[in-house]
Amino acid sequence: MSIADYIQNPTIRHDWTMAEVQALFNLPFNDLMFYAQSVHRQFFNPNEVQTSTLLSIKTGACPEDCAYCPQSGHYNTGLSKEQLMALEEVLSNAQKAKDTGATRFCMGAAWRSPRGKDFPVVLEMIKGVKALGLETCVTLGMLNDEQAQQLKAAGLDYYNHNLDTSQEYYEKIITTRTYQDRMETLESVRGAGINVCSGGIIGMGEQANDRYGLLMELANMPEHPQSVPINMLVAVAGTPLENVEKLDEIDFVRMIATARIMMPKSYVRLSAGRENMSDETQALCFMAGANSIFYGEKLLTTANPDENHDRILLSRLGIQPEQAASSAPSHATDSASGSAPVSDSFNGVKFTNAAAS
Ligand code: SAM
Ligand code: DTB
Ligand code: SF4
Repeated sequence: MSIADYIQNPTIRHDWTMAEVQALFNLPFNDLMFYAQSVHRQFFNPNEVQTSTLLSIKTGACPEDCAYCPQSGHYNTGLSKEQLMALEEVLSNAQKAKDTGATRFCMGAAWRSPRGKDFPVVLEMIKGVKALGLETCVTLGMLNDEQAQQLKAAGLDYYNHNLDTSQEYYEKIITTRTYQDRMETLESVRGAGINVCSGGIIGMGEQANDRYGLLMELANMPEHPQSVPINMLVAVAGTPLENVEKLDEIDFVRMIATARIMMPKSYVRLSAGRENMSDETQALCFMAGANSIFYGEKLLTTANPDENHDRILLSRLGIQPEQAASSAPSHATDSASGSAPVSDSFNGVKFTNAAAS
C-alpha cells in the first residue's frame, strides 16, 4: 500500500517496519504535514487539545540512573529528597488544576516501583482526584499485575510509563533496568484495563534510527498506547546529558507528525520542552497532529509555560481545551472511525467549505 492510500484510509497497524518509518519521517516537510493533518482530521477535532496537569507527589533520590532525569539519586542536580506528599496537599493541587481548566491530573513519583506503606496512600490519592471529577493518571515506575489491578480498582484512568528511546539506545541512557522490564509493566497495565500512556524523549544524543525505532516499538505494541507523550529533552545541570547537542526543532515536529500518522487514534502529547520552544514551533506541533499538552507552570521539577501564556497561545491559534467527557478513549478500541470537520463559521458568519461536508 502506498503512503497516499494509507492516508486516505488509515488502519490501525502493528507491523510497521523501520524502512516505512524512515520513509515517512523523511518525507518533504510539507507532504509530511499534509499527511499528518489528513490523518488527524479523520479521528479528532483539529482545533481541540486535551490538557493534563502534572504534580510530583514524591520528588528526588530515585534509585534509577536515567541519564536525562533530574530526580535520579545518582546525580547532583540540587534537588533534595522528599517524602510522599500528604493526601490533602495532593487534592488541593488537583482542585486548583481543575479550576484552571485541566481535565486530567497526573501524579508522578520518583520510584523504581511503588512499595510498602506508600502504595495504599497513592490509591487514596487516585480515589480523591477522581471524586473531584478529574481523569486520573499516575507514573510510579515498575508495576506487577496485582499492583496494576489495585490501581484500576481505585479508579485509575491512565498509567504513564515511557519507552523513552529505541531498544538499542536504551542501555546508553539507563543501566538499572531493561527495555524488557518496561514492556512487562506496560503488559500489566494493559492487562488490568488501564489506558496506557507511553512515549519517549528526543534530543538525548540519539541517532535518527533510534527515533524511528522508538516509534516502531510504540506502534507495534499489542495496542497503540491511548496517549503518546513526545518529550524534548530538558537538559538539566548535573545530569550526564546536561551538555548534549541541542535538537533541531524541525525534527521534533517531524517526530510528532510521524507518531500521528502511525498511531492515528492515539492522543499525541507535546510534552516536556515547551518552555524552551517558540510559540511558532508549538503551532507547528499542533499542525502536525499533537492534541494534548501538559498545562500548568511546572512539569515534575522543571518549568512549563504558565497557564496564562498557554491560554493566549491557544486563543491565538483558535484551539479550544477539550472538555473532559470526550477525552477518555475507551480501552482497547483499535478500529478506525469518524471524521472531524474543519471550522465552518467566521465570527458567526457561516461559510461553506467542501472539506467540512
Ligand atoms: N519514575 C517513573 C518512571 O520513570 O517511569 C515516573 C517519573 S519519570 C520522571 C517520567 C518520565 O519523564 C520519564 O520516563 C521521561 O520520559 C520523562 N522525563 C524525565 N526527565 C526528563 C527530562 N529532563 N526531559 C524530558 N523528559 C523527561
Ligand atoms: C512524560 O512523558 N513527561 C512528563 C510525564 N510523562 C510524567 C514528565 C516530564 C518531566 C520533565 C522533567 C521534570 O520536570 O522533572
Ligand atoms: Fe527515577 Fe523515573 Fe527519573 Fe528514571 S525517570 S530517575 S525512574 S524518576
